[in-house]
Amino acid sequence: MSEVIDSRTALRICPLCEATCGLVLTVRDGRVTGARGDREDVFSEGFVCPKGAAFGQLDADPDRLRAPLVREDGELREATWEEAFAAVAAGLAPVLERHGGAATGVVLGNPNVHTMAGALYPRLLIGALGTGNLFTASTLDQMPKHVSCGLLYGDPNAIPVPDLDRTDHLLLVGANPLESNGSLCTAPDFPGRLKALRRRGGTLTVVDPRRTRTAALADRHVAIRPGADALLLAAMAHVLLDEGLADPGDLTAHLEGLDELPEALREFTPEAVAPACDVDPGTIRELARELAAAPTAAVYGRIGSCTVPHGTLASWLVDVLTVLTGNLDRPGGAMFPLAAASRAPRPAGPGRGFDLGRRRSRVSGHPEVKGELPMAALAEEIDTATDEGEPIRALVVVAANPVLSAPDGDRLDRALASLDFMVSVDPYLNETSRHADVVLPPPPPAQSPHHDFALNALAVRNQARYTRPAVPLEPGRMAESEILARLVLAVGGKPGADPATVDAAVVSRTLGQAVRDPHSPVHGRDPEELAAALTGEDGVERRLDLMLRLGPYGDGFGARPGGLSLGTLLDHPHGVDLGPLRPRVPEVLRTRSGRIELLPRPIADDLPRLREALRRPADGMVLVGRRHLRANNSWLHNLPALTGGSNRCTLHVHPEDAALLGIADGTPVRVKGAGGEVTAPAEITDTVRRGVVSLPHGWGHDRPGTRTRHASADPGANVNQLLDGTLLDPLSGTAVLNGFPVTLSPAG
Ligand SMILES: Nc1nc2c(c(=O)[nH]1)N[C@H]1C(S)=C(S)[C@@H](COP(=O)(O)OP(=O)(O)OC[C@H]3O[C@@H](n4cnc5c(=O)[nH]c(N)nc54)[C@H](O)[C@@H]3O)O[C@H]1N2
Ligand SMILES: Nc1nc2c(c(=O)[nH]1)N[C@H]1C(S)=C(S)[C@@H](COP(=O)(O)OP(=O)(O)OC[C@H]3O[C@@H](n4cnc5c(=O)[nH]c(N)nc54)[C@H](O)[C@@H]3O)O[C@H]1N2
Ligand code: SF4
Ligand SMILES: [Mo]
Repeated sequence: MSEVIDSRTALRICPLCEATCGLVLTVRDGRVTGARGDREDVFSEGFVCPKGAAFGQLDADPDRLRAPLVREDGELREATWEEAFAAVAAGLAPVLERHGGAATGVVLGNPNVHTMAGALYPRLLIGALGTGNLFTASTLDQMPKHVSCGLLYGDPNAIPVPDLDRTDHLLLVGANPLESNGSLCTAPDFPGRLKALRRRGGTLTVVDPRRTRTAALADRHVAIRPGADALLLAAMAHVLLDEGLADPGDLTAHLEGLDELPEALREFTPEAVAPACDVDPGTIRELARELAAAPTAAVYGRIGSCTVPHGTLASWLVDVLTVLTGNLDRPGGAMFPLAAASRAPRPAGPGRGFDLGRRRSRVSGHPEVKGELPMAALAEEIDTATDEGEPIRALVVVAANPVLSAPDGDRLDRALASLDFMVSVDPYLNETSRHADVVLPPPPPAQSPHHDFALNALAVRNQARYTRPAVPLEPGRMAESEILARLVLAVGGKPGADPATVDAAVVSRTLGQAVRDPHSPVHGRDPEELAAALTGEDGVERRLDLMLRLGPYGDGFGARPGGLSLGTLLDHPHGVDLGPLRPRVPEVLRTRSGRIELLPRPIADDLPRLREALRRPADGMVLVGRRHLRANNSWLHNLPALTGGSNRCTLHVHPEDAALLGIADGTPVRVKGAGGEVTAPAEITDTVRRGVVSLPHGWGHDRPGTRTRHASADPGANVNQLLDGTLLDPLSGTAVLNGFPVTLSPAG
């Protein structure tokens, strides 16, 4: 028997979904052997789900890459870090020399919001490459919300979240937090918070074409036809305005465009939208009246309201309803969080506003949004030549698997294979990273520090937590922050330079700006003296210290004694509670008018498209997705502990549709869409409404050259192969991943 040399616990914030639960890891001999919820965590108070509990298996997955891979004579072989970064510099140089940054691109995936490195370095990387070709998971996800908030409030990152713990009435549209644990609404134990809402006498309404676990918990489930939410929400707003129920209250003084809303929404009566939504007009009126009557209420829309043809309009209407019922920015309504490491509030007043389409994508002319181009256009930006400029010849991919997560993986697969050079920062050799010439694997999460830069700005309670690596880096491992810093240097042709210089440059630039800013607590001070005062063991910690100290609760480098710094978080390993959300209007507004612009021009210009949808016949089979509690997009299928049981890639079909189509339970069904066809076993269930089938995403692990053995043994089908990448929400460039037409037939 081996002797136990080290047995202890360590804290780690879970990086596996947006709930950010605090975990207590059991560490033996430098390995994580167990994980439970941290009861003392100021925010999650002991909650853990099966994914968090499997942290040890995730960390120890034998298929995780242990060393960089470099392609040589067509084959990927293990290499040293020096060789790998030299290969990056050598691979990028000819592309940059010949075509410049415009022939390069950056792809950022979802886990970047779950790593500190993903928050701190991508912008530097894009700057170093000098490219405008940025593609992120946002355009497969929440970009419609960024756009609607950008237009309404002037800041695409000012996203109001439902004040879950205080609301009396919650309308959930296209979200299933009992499986997803919430998104754009960071709330550990979302399920418990919903149950608490009902216990205190509040009501929960769920709009979803499937009777999800969340819908089953609700007071009312509205099984809408997919893609019709913008119509439903528009009709609800219409009812509020028409019946004199609209009363923004204190907010009125901060509104622009309220008077124009009734005319803009005139046609969207409950009767007019009912056929497209398949929701009867009486129900629509009740939904609106309930919202107006509730003492406080919040409307919350997620994936099912975003990744649809009218995603931005639906996202906008979610907030319009909140505003019209006086629920924006008040306790119990929808409120703007204020994260500890965010910019400190500035005096209210006109801002720079939010612009869309400052440039266009080269091939299809999609408007730029937030500096990004649609992920659905990535393949064509690589494989299609135009007179407008160079196709992308070199790609840097960080924590993304677009071959499975974006439309038409087969085309993207071919496009990636045709690149001159590609580098992936990814722990796995998977469907996307297998195309890379250099793969740079980050360490397992227990070896990484954690702070939620992005998700704290979406949290239902203001709080801050930081966890240092639970176990030291194994020999041969490199922190992801160092990987990305070295990548920045390699792009600049200096693969051997000191990565600390990258962080030092950011610190120096940030402090240089802060001391010149009259609103900053450090205005007029000496930036070098401030830099010397920073604490932290490495560049990441010093940058966190800097952001905390300059942030809304910070110590301002002595200007606000007792304020936050890295030291405070280290002294409070279970986190620092910063209280419930507080009203932030008008300070949060950055529109040119300095007010909430209720009917911004791009939205008004998109309304005719919604009016057309009133007249489109609603028939034919459409497909929606679904998430499973024990999965996470494409990359947790490799863990035996998290697969099997109900977590399978089956096609949910309503019994009546199955009977009509001659489909038997468990038999293979061929599903055809505009981009191709896939086959999946039928699971006959009345949890989907008629006319709708459901297939989860992130499956399709059957491509050669990957190294995810467990996932490949039960590969499932890639639902996104049914899409050809042409269906987008035009305002946000977000791919339509829900409610698209398919045809079904029994296979074999
Ligand atoms: N049909 C359909 N498609 C969808 C969706 C849907 O609902 N339906 N959902 C969409 C949504 S919401 C999203 S966010 C996207 C996600 O799209 P992606 O971000 O492309 O997909 P993920 O599966 O999250 O891939 C994450 C990648 O990061 C790697 N990774 C994991 N941990 C780390 C880490 O610590 N560091 C680094 N560098 N890499 C890491 C994984 O190995 C994996 O390769 O998918 C979208 N696609
Ligand atoms: N367990 C688990 N948790 C996750 C993830 C995961 O893969 N697994 N992924 C994470 C990510 S990246 C994200 S973005 C979040 C997403 O978080 P959620 O948005 O809560 O996740 P989904 O389960 O996709 O819920 C979307 C719901 O919308 C419904 N829907 C589909 N089309 C329509 C429509 O047209 N109208 C309406 N009203 N509803 C519709 C679907 O049936 C589904 O139930 O989850 C995160 N958390
Ligand atoms: S709910 Fe999310 S953050 Fe919490 S343990 Fe589960 S996966 Fe981790
Ligand atoms: Mo997502």
